Amino acid sequence: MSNAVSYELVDNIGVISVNNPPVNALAQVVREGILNAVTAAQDDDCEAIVLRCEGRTFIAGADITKFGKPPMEPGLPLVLGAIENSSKPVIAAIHGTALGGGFEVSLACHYRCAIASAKVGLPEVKLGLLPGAGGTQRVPRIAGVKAALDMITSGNPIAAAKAHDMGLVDMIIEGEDLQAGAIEYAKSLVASGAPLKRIRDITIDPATVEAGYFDAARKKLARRARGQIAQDKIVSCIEAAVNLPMDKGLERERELFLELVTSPESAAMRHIFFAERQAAKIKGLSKDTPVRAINKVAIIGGGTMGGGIAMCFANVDIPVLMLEINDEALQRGMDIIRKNYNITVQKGKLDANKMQDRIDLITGTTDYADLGEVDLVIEAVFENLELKKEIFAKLDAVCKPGAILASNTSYQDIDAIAEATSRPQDVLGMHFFSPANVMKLLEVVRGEKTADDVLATSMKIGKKIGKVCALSRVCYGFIGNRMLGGYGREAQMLLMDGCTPVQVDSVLEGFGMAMGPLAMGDLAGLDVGYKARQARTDLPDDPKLYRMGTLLVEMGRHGQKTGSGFYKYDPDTRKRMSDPEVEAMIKEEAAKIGVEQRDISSDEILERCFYPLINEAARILEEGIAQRPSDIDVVYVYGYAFPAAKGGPMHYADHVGLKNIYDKICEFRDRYGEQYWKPAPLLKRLAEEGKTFAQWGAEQG
Ligand code: T1G
Repeated sequence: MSNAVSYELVDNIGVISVNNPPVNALAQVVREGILNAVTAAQDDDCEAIVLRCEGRTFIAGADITKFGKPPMEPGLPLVLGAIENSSKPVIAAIHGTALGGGFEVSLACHYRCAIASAKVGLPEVKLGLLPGAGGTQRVPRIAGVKAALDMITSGNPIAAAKAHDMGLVDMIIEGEDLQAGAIEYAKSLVASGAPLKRIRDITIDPATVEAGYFDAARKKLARRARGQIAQDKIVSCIEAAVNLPMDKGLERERELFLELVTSPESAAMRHIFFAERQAAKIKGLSKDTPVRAINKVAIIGGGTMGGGIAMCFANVDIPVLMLEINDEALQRGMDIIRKNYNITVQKGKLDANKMQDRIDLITGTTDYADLGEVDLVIEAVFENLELKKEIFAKLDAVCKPGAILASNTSYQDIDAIAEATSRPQDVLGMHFFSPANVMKLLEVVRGEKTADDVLATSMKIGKKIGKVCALSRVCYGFIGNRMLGGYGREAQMLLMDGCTPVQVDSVLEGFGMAMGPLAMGDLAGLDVGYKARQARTDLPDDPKLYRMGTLLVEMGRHGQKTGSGFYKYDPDTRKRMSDPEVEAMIKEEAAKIGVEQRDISSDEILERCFYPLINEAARILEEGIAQRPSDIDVVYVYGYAFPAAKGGPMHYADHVGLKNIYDKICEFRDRYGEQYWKPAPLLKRLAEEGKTFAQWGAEQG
């Protein structure tokens, strides 16, 4: 037996234990070990076999690091065949998260038991894949076609109790001693002469599936696929489970799995999987850096952002004190929170009692003196540097030593804010994205003097509240917003050159962005960008620059909040509609400033929107604002809805080729001017050296 898999006889039960830290992934040694143990157990005295795992979790899937590499024997189907065809009952004993190939291993077992805190799931779709070891054939046989489709196309894990209700788990083991409970369960199955329950023997009656069900499912999934291709193939697999015998269904699943595993979409989504975990690591900080305890949090400002941030902490049972300038503002803040929770309850994603528990964790105050005992303060007031410095000076006076003082600013100078206190080492940026209780990204902004344990604590608490964290140094707009400047600018320049808002946005949405730049402007409020530009002194004096954005604001068209911006919005449904009045205005304004309009290709629209963003990212890397190119991919996928199936802007740039991008930027520079199109030195160098951002990132170590 290898170290990764051990076998022992406990009374009359054979116990196979997998031990392959950190998550018992199905590496070659694990597959081989399980196969050998199951084979050996056929001939020894055991009457049943329990398959369990050491460490924090049951098998959490195939070894993702091995995808795209030559396959090694034994393959997983062979291992599952041995389990399923065992002459003695095999029982999977699940704790932690049985995911992907791990859950498929348990589905090949004759019975599954789990402790109450366990979860099971098939998250392959989040890697641009599908369950390739029988999951698409076995789950519908047990849980039904609809439940299988939901489970596999969402990829979300299911709690043990719900899995039990769905028939996916046969027994919930009380208490924490899973091994003992599983052995007792195995003994009871032997004693009752329980059959070798093989899921493959279940057939699905095609008559139970209404006509057109799968086509309707395909259409629905296609609407939110955003460049992902796995969902459609998952539907085909489940359709095969209904219409084909098991082995034919498994063949079909394997075929489609192999198509996906070699696809650029899956490669991009696997890149994001590892980039997300890499982003949590701060270069130069050992993983043993001490962290401070965060048991109570305060939020300054109960507006949209403050309310959303408060919910993030209450959702993980951390009490929150929300401070506002007066009782009216406080009540408004609490009402926003209750409204948001009600929406979640109405969607069936939270039960009303749990909602009340969370709301009860959020209390209000108008007095800074009440903040003496909190461990972390997050300031979320409107963007005014002097006001923020004033607030931090007050916090410095009332907060206990060791309290972390964070600002949710989107672009202000964290060092200037820190200097307003006597403890700059305890100050940093924690930049949430709107809506803060929904968006997964948290930009952690490291000030010049921010202490290592403050950084480590912020990354850890960020993960605890369900955020994906990425580290940024201080600059105007940090990583995400700084890169967005050129993207938004060019979207408006393209209007002057001949595009309509619909044309620009539909190209970006066709690429996979959740929302095009102009519609995004309408959502965020055109007046926000307008005010930010008014405050800037470094913008070129060019009548073409942000011309439409400025005129629309001055006409009172601030976007969705005023019912119109680049588009007009249905007052009831908020549905976006193109506005002929705006399209006419664009033509007039272009004529006024002597711009000859022309037909513009979709490629040019994509290039003029993304290449400034990629170019600015190269500067951000050169300046050390971001630690590594893959962090930037994480920022854009989790903060700006850049399609995961494209892997983020840096992965996408490497896919397009940095030489192509550099050459195009030079072409645009010659056509539109260096004030907008100045190639970043790093991009130029990598283009000339024929390198990628990924290679550069690896060289930086
Ligand atoms: N393969 C390889 N490495 C993995 C891994 C995996 N499946 N899962 C995690 N890791 C590494 C991860 O990179 C990190 O490494 C460390 O383990 C801890 O992970 C045939 C085709 C299990 C819920 O998609 O969702 O099976 O950064 O930081 O927050 O049909 O990891 O420390 O060097 O995430 O406690 C399907 C993926 C695979 C599950 C634990 N399975 N993993 O979360 O720890 S496809 C998945 C997770 C498949 C079959 C198909 C999470 C977790 P490092 P972590 P965590």
